[in-house]
Amino acid sequence: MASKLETWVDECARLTKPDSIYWCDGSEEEIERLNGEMIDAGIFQRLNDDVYRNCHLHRSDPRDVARTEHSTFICSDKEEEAGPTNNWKHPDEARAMLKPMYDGVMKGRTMYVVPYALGPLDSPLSRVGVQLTDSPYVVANLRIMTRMGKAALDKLNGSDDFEPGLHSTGDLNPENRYICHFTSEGVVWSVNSGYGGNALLSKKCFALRIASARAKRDGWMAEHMLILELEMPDGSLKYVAGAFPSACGKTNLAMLISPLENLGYKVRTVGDDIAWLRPGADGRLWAINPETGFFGVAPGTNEQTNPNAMRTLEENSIFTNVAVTPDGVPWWEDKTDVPPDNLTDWLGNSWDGENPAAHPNARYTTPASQCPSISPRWEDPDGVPIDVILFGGRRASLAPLVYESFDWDHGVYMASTIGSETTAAQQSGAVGVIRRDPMAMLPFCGYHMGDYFTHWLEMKDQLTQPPKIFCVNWFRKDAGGNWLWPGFGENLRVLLWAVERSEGRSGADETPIGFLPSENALNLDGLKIEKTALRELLNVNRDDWQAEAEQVGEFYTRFGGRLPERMAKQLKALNKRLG
Ligand code: OXD
Ligand code: MN
Repeated sequence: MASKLETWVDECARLTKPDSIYWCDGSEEEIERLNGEMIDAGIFQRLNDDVYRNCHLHRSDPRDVARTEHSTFICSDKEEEAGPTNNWKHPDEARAMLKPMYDGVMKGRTMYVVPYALGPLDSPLSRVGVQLTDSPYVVANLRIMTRMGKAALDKLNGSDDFEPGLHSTGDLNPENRYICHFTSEGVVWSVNSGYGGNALLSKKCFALRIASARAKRDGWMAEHMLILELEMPDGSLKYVAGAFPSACGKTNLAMLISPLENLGYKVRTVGDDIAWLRPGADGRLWAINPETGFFGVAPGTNEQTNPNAMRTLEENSIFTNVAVTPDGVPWWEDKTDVPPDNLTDWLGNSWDGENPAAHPNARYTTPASQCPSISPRWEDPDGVPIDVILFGGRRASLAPLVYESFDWDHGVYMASTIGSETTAAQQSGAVGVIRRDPMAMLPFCGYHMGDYFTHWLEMKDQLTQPPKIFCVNWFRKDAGGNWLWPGFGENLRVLLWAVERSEGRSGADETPIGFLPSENALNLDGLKIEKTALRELLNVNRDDWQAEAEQVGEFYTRFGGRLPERMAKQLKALNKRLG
């Protein structure tokens, strides 16, 4: 009898009608052949092999350069299961709408069958997915981002237990773009986009949306978190997981260079975007990075902001929508102070020197194994035990540099309120309005956010040694609009305080919003920062926090009866502490 995989591939082929079907094995020969075919077809341009060995440039359709949240749907049986923060369609309606779009869409094309594993192959947390796609660019990206090909198929070993994803770039028409998640079956259908976040179904679709719904059912967690390893001077290893909304420097934090290396503090990277976490037999929370690559934003990445990323992407990488020099060197805004001469911009035109040379969301896809700071434990099948969880947002005022929750419930409350303020440069509408992004999962939670909060609260019951939860804010400004905190590598000082607190060391002062570092508790060795700036960074203004609590109350009304009582209680307690 045919396996579920064979039957499904057959069904999708009958619908999409490709000229041929090709099963990817993930080998070197395979990718070399595909790269060659993409160069011939104009999908890839080979970059300068002397400086960027085995690297390729891809220019996407200019209408297809970012995730499209308005075309992303959770297709659960009932609308209330998707909740107020997701777009919803009934599964029957979604299928009826999408089937005609898929009908014959792969005529003249090859259908690639791409088996992949998320997580180390021998990890109890790892899972297999199989994506069908007509995009060789997607295949090349999946080969970097996941354990793709024969190894994943071997792991599956004929079983039915895999996540099926059907993807076609279609005609790339944004009007007909859909990314539909059938969460009860664990299936994704994506059509008319080739952009990573829409088309690499392993990433946001499976490792977050489908996985979060599965994790809720099975008692683990799929989170939008980096994982980093801290080596302390005594050689002990500490692990920090961190969730930040986009544009908060998550990849930079995951790869930060320790300014205190001379004192024996070292930082290594385990993951930069996604963490799967489960309670261990020891009552601690253990995390794996399900991915094997980084799909990072290129603009702003440079020798100062992230030297580790710069080293990682020098080989075997794909650059999407960056600019390029006449001799094939990729460039993006802020890569160097002065742009090189005679750039070709991301659209393939001679750069006018005014519009962005690279698209602001230009990306690199690069193997994690090449990262100079990668931890030797990044592929440990058991994962790493998390000591500290950070939640961060971008707040020009209000939120201090760091504060610690009183307990797990309070930490979950804090996490549910994070977000980023709109700035004048960013959007029309009021400046300083906050877009709340609970746990940085707003676009990625595959079910009702109120139930997600409940799941977070209930996870505590399985943990006898839960991580300590902290909020951080690298983005506070003074009255003149200047950053108060230098950020980047110096953020380590905040991580150290959090780790020390998790061990019951280091001083803290109790405030209505949580524990803040007491005077001299932050290690500022070798850092020049004014006392007044530090005071401002750690200031808690009661009036501002009362206004914040009021806004959180309004935000919470969105979740109706599904807001856990324990969260409402936290808000009440905060209001009481604020007086
Ligand atoms: C990403 C995102 O690309 O969060 O990682 O959008
Ligand atoms: Mn992300």
